[in-house]
This record gives sequence, structure tokens and C-alpha cells, in this order.
Amino acid sequence: MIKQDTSENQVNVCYLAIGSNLGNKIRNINISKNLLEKISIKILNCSSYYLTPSWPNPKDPPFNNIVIKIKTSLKLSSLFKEIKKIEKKLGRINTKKNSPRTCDIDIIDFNGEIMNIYVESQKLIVPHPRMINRNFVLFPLYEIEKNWKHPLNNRKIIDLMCNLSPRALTCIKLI
Ligand code: PH2
Ligand code: MG
Ligand code: MG
Repeated sequence: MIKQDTSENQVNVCYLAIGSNLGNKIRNINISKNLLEKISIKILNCSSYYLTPSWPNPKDPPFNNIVIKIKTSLKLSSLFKEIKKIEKKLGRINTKKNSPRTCDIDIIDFNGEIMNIYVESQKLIVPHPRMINRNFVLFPLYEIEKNWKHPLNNRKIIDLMCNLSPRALTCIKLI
């Protein structure tokens, strides 16, 4: 069932994917983690750093990517707004789609819920609709949550990874 935004003050467990392909990438990711911890977010688990070719244009600088598991009392729309503020603080300028960025934080899964909402006229869908095709989300998520299942169809993360292209399976590197 598609849910409306949850109420504030319940505890939500969610997974965020953080990526950077501009400037000091590891530093950018670490700063964004620190900024997340300054608002009502507790980081429960954090993957290793992965190095991945930029998608869809491998000629752009490669990304460093991680996935974190968090606990927060923020509802989905509030979490999204806070994340946008952190991306701005890290100097992210919204230029062309998929252009290099200092920091990108995507909500991958929010409480295992299926939601489709508008926040400040931006469409926000959870689970993240493109995560199933992204090695840079699936690998780090698998590292920290082997039993994770896709909320829409209950598919196990290992099965989603098996569906990646041979290239996507081999081009991702642990840092
Ligand atoms: N994020 C994008 C576009 N392309 N490619 C990689 N490897 N990693 C990312 O995090 C990424 C991307 C848009 O946010
Ligand atoms: Mg992204
Ligand atoms: Mg994003």
C-alpha cells in the first residue's frame, strides 16, 4: 500500500546512499556524515568506501560511494529537506542532471515503506526507483545489510546484484 508521509517523532530506520565525485571526495562524504549526526540522526552502520565509474557517463570523474543505515525521528519530507540543506552546505551546485557533484545524498529505503510524495515541488519516491540498477548502491547496502529485501517485491539484495551487468559487477572497487 502506498503510504502518506509518516508522522514526526516515530522512530524510522532508513538507508542513505552518499556519493561524491568532485573535490576531496572522502572528506566530503565524512563531512556529510558529521552534518547528518548534528541533526536528529543516529548512524547505526556504515559501509566501506567504494570507487565506481560515473554513471551514465564514465568520462566524468569516478565516484566514491557509501551506504549508511540511520535511525531518525524525522519524517520523510523533513529528512529530505535536511539532506538538501547538507548538500548545499557542502557546496553542491545544482547544474545539469548527473553532472559532477561534491555531495549527493539519496534516500534509498525509508522504513521499508512505499511512498510517493512531493516536497517543495520535488518528487520523492521511496524506495529509490533506480537503486536496483546501481552497483554503487547495491554493493555497499549488501555489505551492511545482507538480509535487506526490496519493499516492492521482497526480492533479496543478492538477487538484485545478480541482475547487474557483468561490467557493473566488475568495475566497482573497494577503496
Ligand atoms: N550519482 C549520480 C549519477 N551517477 N555514478 C556513480 N558511480 N555514483 C553515484 O553516486 C552517482 C553516479 C546522481 O546522483
Ligand atoms: Mg544520486
Ligand atoms: Mg540525489
